[in-house]
Amino acid sequence: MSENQGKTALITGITGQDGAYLAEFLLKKGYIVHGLKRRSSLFNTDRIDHLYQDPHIDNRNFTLHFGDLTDSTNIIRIIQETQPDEIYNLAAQSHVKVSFDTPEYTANADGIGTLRILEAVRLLDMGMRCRIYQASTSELYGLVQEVPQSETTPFYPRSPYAVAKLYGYWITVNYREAYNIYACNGILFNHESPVRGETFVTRKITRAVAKIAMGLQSKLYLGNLSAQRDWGHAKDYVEAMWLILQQEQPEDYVIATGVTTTVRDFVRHSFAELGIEVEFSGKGELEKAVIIDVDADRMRELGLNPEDIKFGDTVVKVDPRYYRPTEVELLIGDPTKAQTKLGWMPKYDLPALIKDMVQSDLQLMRKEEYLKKGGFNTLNYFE
Ligand code: NDP
Ligand code: GDR
Repeated sequence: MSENQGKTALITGITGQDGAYLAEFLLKKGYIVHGLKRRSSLFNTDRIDHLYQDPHIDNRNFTLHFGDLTDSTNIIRIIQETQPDEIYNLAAQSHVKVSFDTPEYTANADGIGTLRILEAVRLLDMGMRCRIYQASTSELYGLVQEVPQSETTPFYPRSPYAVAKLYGYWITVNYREAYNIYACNGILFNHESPVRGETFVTRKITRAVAKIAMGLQSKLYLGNLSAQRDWGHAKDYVEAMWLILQQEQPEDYVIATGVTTTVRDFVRHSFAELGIEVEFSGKGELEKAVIIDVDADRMRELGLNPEDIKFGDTVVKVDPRYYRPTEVELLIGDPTKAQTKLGWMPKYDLPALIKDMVQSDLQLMRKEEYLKKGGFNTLNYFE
């Protein structure tokens, strides 16, 4: 029997990308998993439906609770009821651009929400037996101070999201030092997957690339193509979250691959995965990408029709509406501490990540196409 058998974890943000992968990971380790889920007018559990258990069966090890990080009373109640050994605070308004539109809500959920979790654990006197993971972010580094960014690099947040997360970071450190609570920050660099939210740039690209290759969409509009990100796979990163909470001493860790790539190159590699070569030209708002070559054999091998693709077609254009008032231009993480102290090593590199996402979106678009042919409405929202 695993030493984790019967341990209880509470995951906030369980319906999100990381929450879904983490829930699956912990269940495999023998944990009893509780998740905090927001009420929504439509079902929002797509990513965890495969884990769902009928509430009428005995000995369930997966339970969802309605709640919200902006409501301290429900947080206190759920923590009291579930008595978790580990809390993973992943819930957040996690979109950087949206945080400029909803700064106050973002501060409330992402900043004060973290305080509400810590304060609940303190008030319930659970500090010594409940470990807390806080989902901190490479966005804290913001305006470049040094590269690669490590646990000692100074922070300079560049969005309401990052400022809210800065509060979350420091209140976690403060509760650890003031009340001896086992609480840690994972400073995670961007991590993606086939279930990444559709409005983050990687998923926006892989969905559009699949559609363009199938002849279902003509263009993809993006913002800053020169931004550089250290992209990893969410599957690898949830393992790091767990490892962080298994250490004797509570500490903060950078989780990253150490490799950075431009948005432009992510686009290029994504098209290449389907046998399509694109070339960028022009500058700023006039930059665009054009199809310059097609590997017809590769396309056919994937069940695609090379006739759907036309040489010289412009497939990517810049739309300034996706620019941010203040941008984070360059992120590249130094994961040395995580590698040496946690023994953490990512299994996916960028090509493997892109392959996983593009192939998955190709399957998804085939399903959409099938539904469309059957006369059903399909999702057509790309923001
Ligand atoms: P997602 O946006 O995919 O998921 C966010 C989750 O938080 C969803 O379950 C969402 O619920 C929930 N949520 C949002 N607001 C509230 C609220 N007020 N109360 C309760 N739940 C709420 O994010 P990721 O899975 O990608 O990220 C997980 C965490 O890690 C976030 O805190 C994010 O900021 C942070 N992070 C992410 C990185 C990444 O690259 N993915 C990198 C570094 C940090 P619903 O489904 O209903 O919207
Ligand atoms: P980010 O992720 O802001 O790094 O935050 P996102 O994928 O949104 O942007 C990455 C970079 O791509 C540029 N970009 C675009 N971004 C989006 N979303 N849409 C576009 O059309 C577009 N064009 C260019 C952006 O300007 C940016 O530079 C993510 C989130 O998961 C956070 O919650 C997390 O904390 C950080 O990663 C680490």
